[in-house]
Amino acid sequence: MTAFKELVFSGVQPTGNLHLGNYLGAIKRFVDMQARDAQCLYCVVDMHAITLWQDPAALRGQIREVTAAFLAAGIDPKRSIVFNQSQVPQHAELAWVFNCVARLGWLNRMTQFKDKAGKDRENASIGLYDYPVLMAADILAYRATHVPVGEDQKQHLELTRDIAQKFNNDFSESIAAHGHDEGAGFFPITEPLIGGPAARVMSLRDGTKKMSKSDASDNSRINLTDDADTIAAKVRKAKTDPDALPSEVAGLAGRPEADNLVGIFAALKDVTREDVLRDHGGAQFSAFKGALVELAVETLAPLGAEMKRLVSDPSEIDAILADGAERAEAIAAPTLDAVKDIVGFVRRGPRLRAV
Ligand code: AQP
Repeated sequence: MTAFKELVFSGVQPTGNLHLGNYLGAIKRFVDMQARDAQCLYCVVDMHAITLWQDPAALRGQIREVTAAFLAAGIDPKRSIVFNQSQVPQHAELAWVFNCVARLGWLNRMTQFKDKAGKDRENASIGLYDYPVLMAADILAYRATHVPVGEDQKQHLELTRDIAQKFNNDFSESIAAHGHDEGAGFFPITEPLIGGPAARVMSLRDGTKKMSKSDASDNSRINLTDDADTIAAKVRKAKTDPDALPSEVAGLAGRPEADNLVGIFAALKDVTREDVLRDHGGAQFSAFKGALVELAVETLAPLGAEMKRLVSDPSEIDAILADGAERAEAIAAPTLDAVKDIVGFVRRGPRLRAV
């Protein structure tokens, strides 16, 4: 049992090309989390986005587009807190403290940095290397207990847990002395919520590669703003193997493309892979793809249309982000005040009056 009240936090980078993997692995699950009796915070992580160069004008549009995707998918900005990271300064402040808690050896093991930096490691930004520390700060500024993410974020969530644990240990006496020990340290050991049939949606062109925003082939992903015809064309062109669908999940082993399409179908329909194979086992891909097109268009076409409507009025989105930032800061500011006390900083007191 933890002493922490349940609080859900997650984020999406405004790096363009929001796709079906982002929707099924993250955004759709954010919507479902609203049914829990917990405060949910959903953040457009623009400070993470600039770890790789972004065109400034495009970035502003992409921040509004991710916000629109949240709203169009069903996140209620009154019930949940929807905001962009750079409007809440506590994320950066806490990241600095965590830079002094996290160990170099921990970051050296992060596979996402290795993948994104590629061979030209010396030329990668320091921000890209430090990305997981900022992510820990995003989560722990709110002392979040649960984080719904796709499987690719598992290692970063483990680092968040390590940082929380080390902070709690390194400062245990000070935490107690300042009256912040709630029976389980100052920071919770956050639970990652990873799972379901779409925890890792794969490329439509190669079932061994993650569906990704940065894939050069637009046919590798279904973008959330694709219209019905484009969705249908991409599904029909998706790579498959020559065999019919198996009747049991075990039959998907060694068939990454088949496994991926069945997983996507299951996630869109809120059922399991077993359920899908019970209904479609033995079907040829041509028939199964027809059913998948129908399901994907039914879900995604209205979502894309609503996103386009919302981004056409940036003032409404900006007002939602401003309101969200204010409410987020009201939670994060007391956390940072406590952190400053715990690590031994002198906080700003009342100013001396000029005489
Ligand atoms: N293919 C995926 N399947 C399931 N979940 C996914 N997510 C991303 N791709 C998939 C989840 O979406 C959330 C937001 O991701 P992000 O925007 O923060 O960054 P990302 O993981 O870098 O997205 P991409 O598409 O993979 O971008 P690039 O091409 O830059 O690598 C997260 O919860 C993530 O797990």
